[in-house]
Order: sequence, then structure tokens, then C-alpha cells
Amino acid sequence: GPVLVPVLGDQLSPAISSLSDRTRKDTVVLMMEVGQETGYVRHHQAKIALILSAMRHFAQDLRADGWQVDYVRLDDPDNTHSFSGEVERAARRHRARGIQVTEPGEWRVRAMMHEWSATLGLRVRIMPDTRFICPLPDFFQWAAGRSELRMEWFYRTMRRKTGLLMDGDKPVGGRWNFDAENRSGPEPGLSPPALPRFTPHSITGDAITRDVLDLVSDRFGDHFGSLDAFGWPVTRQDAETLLDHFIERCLPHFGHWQDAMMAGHDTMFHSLLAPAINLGLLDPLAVCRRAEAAYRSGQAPIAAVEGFIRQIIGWREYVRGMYWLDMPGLAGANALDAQRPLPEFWWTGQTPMRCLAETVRSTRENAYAHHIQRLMVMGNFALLAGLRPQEVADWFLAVYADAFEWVELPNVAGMALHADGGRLASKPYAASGAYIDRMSDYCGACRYDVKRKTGPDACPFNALYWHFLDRNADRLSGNPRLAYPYATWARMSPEKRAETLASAEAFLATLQPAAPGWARSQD
Ligand code: FAD
Ligand code: DLZ
Ligand code: SF4
Repeated sequence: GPVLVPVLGDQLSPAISSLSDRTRKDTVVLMMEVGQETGYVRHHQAKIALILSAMRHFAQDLRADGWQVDYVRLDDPDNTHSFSGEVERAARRHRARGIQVTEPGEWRVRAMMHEWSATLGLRVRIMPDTRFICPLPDFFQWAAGRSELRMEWFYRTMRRKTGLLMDGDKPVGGRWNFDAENRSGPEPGLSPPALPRFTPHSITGDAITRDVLDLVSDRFGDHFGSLDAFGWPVTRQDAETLLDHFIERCLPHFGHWQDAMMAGHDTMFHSLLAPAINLGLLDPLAVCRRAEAAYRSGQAPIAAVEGFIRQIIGWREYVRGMYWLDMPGLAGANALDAQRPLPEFWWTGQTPMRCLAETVRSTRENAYAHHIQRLMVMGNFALLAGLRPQEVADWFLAVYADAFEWVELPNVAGMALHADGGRLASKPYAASGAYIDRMSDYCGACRYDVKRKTGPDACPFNALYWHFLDRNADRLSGNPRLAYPYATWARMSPEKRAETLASAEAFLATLQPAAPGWARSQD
């Protein structure tokens, strides 16, 4: 029989390694819509729609390209609803002589794949995912030689390896990192361009997406999130259109406004490319080469282009390496012993804290929030309030269209929550209301006063910030990067400190824990 090649929902690349050495006549491609994947968390409705529509489009493209594709739909009556069950059924159906698959993005799925050979009695070949620039063995080797792991050093090796923004062995512009020029807050009147949306109701009409949207509202209509604004690219062509738009209209301003937040402007100058890249619709290196070309032709400044490329060949590759280096422990990491349950308003958006309400609203409407909303609004709140890392991680995994565990978990547990004890990032990204006020236009219309430090009208971030430092003094006061705030805390009068802690406690006591069942189904 043929070789069976399972292609997972985030492996939608014609150049995927599992197909690279296969011939069309000796291969059956297996694609599977299964309840285990739609259900390991209760994903945002738009995330499910995006993945299923992109899978169906990809199957269509493969068939048009001459591949034999066996596609199992969610409503197929014989569907066993797990990857392992479907691979077993398909192996029998096609009398496969072996299985070849690209390694998955998730520890959980990798564990399944390791069982296949024994349960099926077939040869199973698991191949590296060559869409990443840094092969995992290279990352492990890079990490093994170091006592401290820092993205910035890793990033330089990736610049050298790819040659991106290099003049020979020197970084273009004489510096590796231009972030010092990338930190502006919002400006009144600033109006980022509207993004192209790829709607099923567009002139071309897209029956596949329409079907999927119906399926999702039928089966998953009670999940978090709305489908009303669904506009994610579900094909390679649509993703290329989004990339063109980004390079022309947004990239020139990307760096300058990268950290800025404005109410009602949910995407600012960000690319929105993460879902397309993570699913395999766009190649990350090709995206970076486009950005570099925009710099070389004078269409975008170095600070913007360097900052963008660093996110992709730096952060994206770095967190993926850290995921595989630190799993399975990372999933249970809780270095700061944070035990507070996730508040209900993370799902409902019902909170007078305007920064949080705006971010949850954008998340619900778009399955999207940009980096600073994720890190410095949601993440910072979770860190300061001491929310349980596993509940925070479930939330992030469920609500964003680009969320896959390999990238979500290191960002949540490592970057945002310091739950890994500082392996990924050297200091916790803790900030008081002043930071959010500087980087956003949220505070003016908030029911809280960002300038007040304590009391029921004070911005809750202010007292929480000190509460966080105080309760973690044993763990964090030795960190040189926190020496300044700890010294400030120590200089406050005992009365002021007590008032601050009491104010934070009073706020924390008002948090309603989320009802069970939002993130994970209870049955
Ligand atoms: P842009 O701002 O346009 O950035 C360009 C690209 O750089 C992104 O598309 C992405 O591919 C890459 N990138 C930027 N920052 C990071 C980062 N920290 N880690 C990895 N890649 C990065 N990203 C995900 O893809 N999936 C997630 O589940 C995810 N969860 C996150 C959770 C938290 C708590 C934080 C702080 C960040 C998370 N990120 C995640 C990283 C980042 O916020 C998103 O990649 C970004 O917001 C996606 O929007 P964009 O495509 O418009 O990004
Ligand atoms: C996230 C997701 C969802 C919602 N549904 C499917 C699916 O039905 N079939 C599939 O192959 N993949 C799906 N995925 C993506 C997988 O969860 C992803 O491939 C694994 O987490 C490995 O990264
Ligand atoms: Fe957020 Fe505080 Fe500003 Fe309100 S005042 S928007 S709670 S930072």
C-alpha cells in the first residue's frame, strides 16, 4: 500500500517536510477534523473557523496539485475524534505500508505520535519541521553552552545565519537592536489604516468559509468569541494580500507605534500575520525577506524593519526552542506560587478597568489583541494579581486565533508571568498604571484615577504593583533590575506601605472567580 502522510491543522504548507520526498502516486495525505483538537480547550469560535476553513482550502489546493487527499470531516459519522483514532482507521482503509509525518507543535500531540508505531505495527517516520529557521538540535546546543539564556544573543545568531539585515558580518546600521527608537505612546488624531478583511461574503464568495461558519455556530456557538467580524485569511493568496498591505501601509510605522494602545484601534500598525504564519500559509523567512526588501528600497526605516524581523527570527524562534527545552515542566511551572483563580471578567469583559475591558472586547470580537495588550494589560494584571498560571495559559490558548501551545505557553508562563523563575526573560514585566497611561489613551475615560495610589478610586494597578513586589520580596528583591523599585518601597513610611497593601487586598477581594467551563468543558 501507499505511505500515509497525516497533515495537521497547523501544517498547511505545500513545502511541509512530510511531503518533501513523496511522490503523488505512492502517497495518501490524511487530514482530520477531530473533536479532540477542537476541544482540548474551548477555542474562540473564530479560531476554530479559521483552522477548519484553512484546512479545507488546503486540501482543495493539494488535490488540484495532484495529491490524493483523504479528508475526514467533523460530521463524518465514523469519526473517532482523535488523531490517533483517525490515523489508525486510515492506515487500515488504505492498507498503508508506513506513516510519515512532520513533528507537531505540541508536546501532547508528539506523545500521541510516539505511540503510533507500536499500536499500528507500522514504521512511523517523524520529520523535523523545516519551516522554523532554527532546528531544535541547534537550539538545544546553543542553550547547553550557557548559564543564562537571553533572546538577544540568540537573535544575533539568527541574523548571522539568515543574513537578514547584515552587511557582511556586521549588522546593518551598526546596531543589532533599534528598540530605543521604538517606544512611542499614542498621539491624538493618529489613525492607523483599516485592515483588509477576507470575508465569506466578498464578491468572489467563499462557499467553504460560509459552510465552516455555519458548522462552527451550530456546534461551538456557546464558546467564547464572536464570528461577526470574521475576516482572517484562510488561503495562501489571501495571506499574501495581507502581507502586501502590511509591508506598504503599516511596516513603515510599525516600530514607532509598536507599543502604543488606542481605544477602538484594535490592530494599530501590527501585521496580524501570526495566524497565517503559525498555520503555515506564509513562510516566516519569506515574510522577513519582504520586510528587508522594503528597508533596502527605502520604503521603511531600519528601526521598524529590524524590530519586525526580530519578532519573527528572534522571539518566535526563541520561544519555540524554549518550549521544547522546558516541556513538560513548563506546563506546570509556578515559580511565584500564584494561586488566585482567573476572574470572570476575563471572559465577560465586565470590569470598570478600561484597559482590560477594551482588550477583552477586542479579543472577543477579533480573536486578536496586539502584543502590548497581551503582555502589559492582560499579562501584567495576571502577574500583579497572582493569577494561577495554568488558568491564564488556558485562557490565552483558547482566545487568540494565533494560539498554539508551543508559542502561547512560553509567552504566558515565561514572558508574562515569570512562572519559569526567569529562564526566558531576565525580569518580570510588572508595571503600574503609569505605564499603561503613557502607552495608551485608555485612562482618561476610565472610572479609576490613574494618578491616585490608594483607595477605591485609585487605578488598581498602582497598589497591586507594590503588593506584587512586597509578597515576592524573597524571590525577587535580589534581582538587580528590580533594585530601584524595591528601594523605593523600602523608603515609604510603614503607614503608607500598610495603606497600599490594604488597598490592593480590598481590590483583590472584589474579584469574582470565573464560572467553571469557560476554558475547558466540564464533561
Ligand atoms: P506583530 O506585532 O505584527 O509581530 C509580527 C510577528 O512577530 C507576529 O506575527 C509573530 O509571528 C511574531 N511575534 C511577535 N512577538 C512574538 C512573541 N513574543 N513570540 C512569538 N512570536 C512573536 N503569539 C502567537 O503567535 N501565538 C500566541 O498564542 C501568543 N500568545 C502570547 C501570549 C502572551 C502573554 C504574549 C505576551 C504574547 C503572545 N504572543 C503569541 C506573541 C505576540 O503577542 C503575537 O505573536 C502577536 O501579538 C500577533 O499579532 P501580529 O501578527 O499582529 O504581530
Ligand atoms: C487548533 C486545531 C483545531 C481547533 N482543530 C483541528 C482539527 O480539527 N484538526 C487538526 O488537524 N488540527 C486542528 N487544530 C490544530 C492542532 O491542534 C495542532 O495541529 C496541534 O495542536 C499541534 O500543534
Ligand atoms: Fe487601566 Fe488604571 Fe488606566 Fe483604568 S486607570 S485604564 S485601570 S491603567
